[in-house]
Amino acid sequence: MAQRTLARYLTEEHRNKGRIPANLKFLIEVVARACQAISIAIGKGGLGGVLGEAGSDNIQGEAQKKLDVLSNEILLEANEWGGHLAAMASEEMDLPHLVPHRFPKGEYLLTFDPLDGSSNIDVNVSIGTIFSVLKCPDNADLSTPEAAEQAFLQPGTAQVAAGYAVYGPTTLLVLSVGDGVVVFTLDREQGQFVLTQENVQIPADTKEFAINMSNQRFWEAPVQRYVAEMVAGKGGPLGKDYNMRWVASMVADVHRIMTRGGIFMYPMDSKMQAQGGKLRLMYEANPMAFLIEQAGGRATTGRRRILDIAPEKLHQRVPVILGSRNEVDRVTGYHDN
Ligand code: AHM
Ligand code: MG
Repeated sequence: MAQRTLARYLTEEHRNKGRIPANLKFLIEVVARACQAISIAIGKGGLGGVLGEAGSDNIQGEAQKKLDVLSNEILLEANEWGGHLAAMASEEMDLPHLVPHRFPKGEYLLTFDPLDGSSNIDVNVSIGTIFSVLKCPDNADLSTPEAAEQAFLQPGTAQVAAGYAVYGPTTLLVLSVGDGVVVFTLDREQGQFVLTQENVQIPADTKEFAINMSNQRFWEAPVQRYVAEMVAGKGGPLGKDYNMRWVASMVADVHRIMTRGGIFMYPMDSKMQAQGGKLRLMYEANPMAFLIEQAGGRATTGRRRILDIAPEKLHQRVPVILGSRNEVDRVTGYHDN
């Protein structure tokens, strides 16, 4: 049987969507090609001179790594000329990037975290790219980057596609066009993403949790209670022993949950109260929440469904609790009490 490449998959009829519009198909293929280029750059490591600091800060005041900057440029350059996009926004850029006048404009908006898990770049641990696709509203003002921000402020439920690439021992592309979750593996010799898993389903229950325990003293009471109950194990109120994993690359932690279930938490904590949380809504929480729900899991802030949040600003941060349905429901329920 012929290999089901990404292009072939995108051309097929989809369960709920029928045919994917040609421009969306093209957009996803271009993003995938950019991820391939990022994967190649990462693979060169020290030989390609891509490790270490870039010597600059991003809008969030975080020191940029060379690979943060390079990955952002790769995604911008790949996507700006094809006529499928109206604008792009990224973790690494203060304002949206408008499609230059010399290129045709399209109907979609793309947001991305070009290189997620930056603290893991220099230590050779899995990192990734996260992206989200929205329709550009018909009446959007794209006259300036400042004005264009408004067009992006749509809830996660409006996403038409979302995905991530994880650059681990294998490079994978995990994608949803609102019709379940599929996984492609990069065939490095062929230079193609090939479908290796369909209909990804996250088990409803789990014995594995992911949280940065060093923040424990800053968490709110519901998360304190939940983690204490898990750590109490078999003899505690949850009646089972749990295991803990924390890669500190959201893509890798989410991918583990996609593969065998689990719960991931970057909850609200007292030192991040003012900024709203750690992870960014538009290009981290929303695309991951979309994928997790498409795989039968849940994603909340502890208080509400992430996909229902009406964004107020491009770089908005939110608390994130996602993964196996019953565990996310449990800790979300603790917030109600
Ligand atoms: P980044 O996009 O700058 O890499 O930051 C986001 C990352 C997530 O991938 C990960 O879940 C989290 O930050 C790890 O945070 P911490 O270092 O506090 O454990
Ligand atoms: Mg990130």
